[in-house]
Amino acid sequence: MRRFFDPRQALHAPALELHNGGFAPYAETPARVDAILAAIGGTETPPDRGTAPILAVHTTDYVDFLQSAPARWMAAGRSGDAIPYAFPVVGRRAVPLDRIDAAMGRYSFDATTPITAKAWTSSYWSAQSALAATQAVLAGERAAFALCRPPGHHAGADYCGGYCHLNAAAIAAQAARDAGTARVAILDIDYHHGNGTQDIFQTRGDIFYASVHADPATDYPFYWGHADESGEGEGAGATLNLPLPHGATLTAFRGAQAVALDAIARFAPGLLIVSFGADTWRGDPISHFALETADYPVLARDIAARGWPTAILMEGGYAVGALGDNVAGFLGGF
Ligand code: OKP
Ligand code: ZN
Repeated sequence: MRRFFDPRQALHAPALELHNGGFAPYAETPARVDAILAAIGGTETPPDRGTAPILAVHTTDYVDFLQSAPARWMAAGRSGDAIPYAFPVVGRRAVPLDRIDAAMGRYSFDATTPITAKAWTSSYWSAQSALAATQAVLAGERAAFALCRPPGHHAGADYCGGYCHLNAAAIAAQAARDAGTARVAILDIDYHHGNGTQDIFQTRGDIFYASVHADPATDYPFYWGHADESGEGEGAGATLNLPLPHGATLTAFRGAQAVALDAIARFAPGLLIVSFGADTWRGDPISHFALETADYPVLARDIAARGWPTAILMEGGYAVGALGDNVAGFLGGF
């Protein structure tokens, strides 16, 4: 399977994140990349397709903000990573965003997603890796993998959050649509609900979003991913949320994934994009499912058996010591 990654994706390295009322080491560390690369072998660097496919999903003002925020933060006399502390409730009304802190809150939905000097660069190349894998599949590969990092599925059209700045899965799905694929499905099997992806395609009937994740009644991102969210307008019925309780093992997870795959089969996509997180593993430091390393090939084979051309994009997974085996197992199973 072809695998894509650009070394610039490892440059974004926040020091700390707000965690349970204090600052803790940032879980989404570049060491994740080293662990995955060591386990899956060599990767290809993606070509540069520029900002056009990013701007097909994200707003121009948000992209400008991501690129300029670190310099604005420094110009305000700050050191360290830019972190928001005041939030307007995203999108409520337009106000002046001249002060960096006003802009930070406007374009964020949480305080756990620092914008470092390299956030744009790393997220840009993460998106390019996703586009490269998707293009490879559209050109005839059975499947391809993008080692996306930072992850993307929490980022919306005009907001960051959950360690995510640009939504690689959404950018890839839209690029496939623009390349002529009539119907694209996204299967999100990260531990966390992909609120950004759901938001971006909420009213779209041409891009199906299905997610298996921790119940937002107990878990981040709390405000999205409940079972009754199924899309709106032309997108009615094109969103499927399958929340699971803490402690879920292969039996429950595989069953929910099969429900998602059956729904995707009825949608009959020309391309499947998998938002794959290994934070469903039993030892993940920020998650509460109980999958074993040996379960990942099983889940991947179930997906592969459906036969759709498939781009697999990395999302979360924070147990660095097990991450390589879990990702390699998934790709090997596929
Ligand atoms: C990203 B992905 C406080 C908890 C906030 C944010 C989780 C983001 C997960 N430290 N955690 O879906 O793996
Ligand atoms: Zn996650």
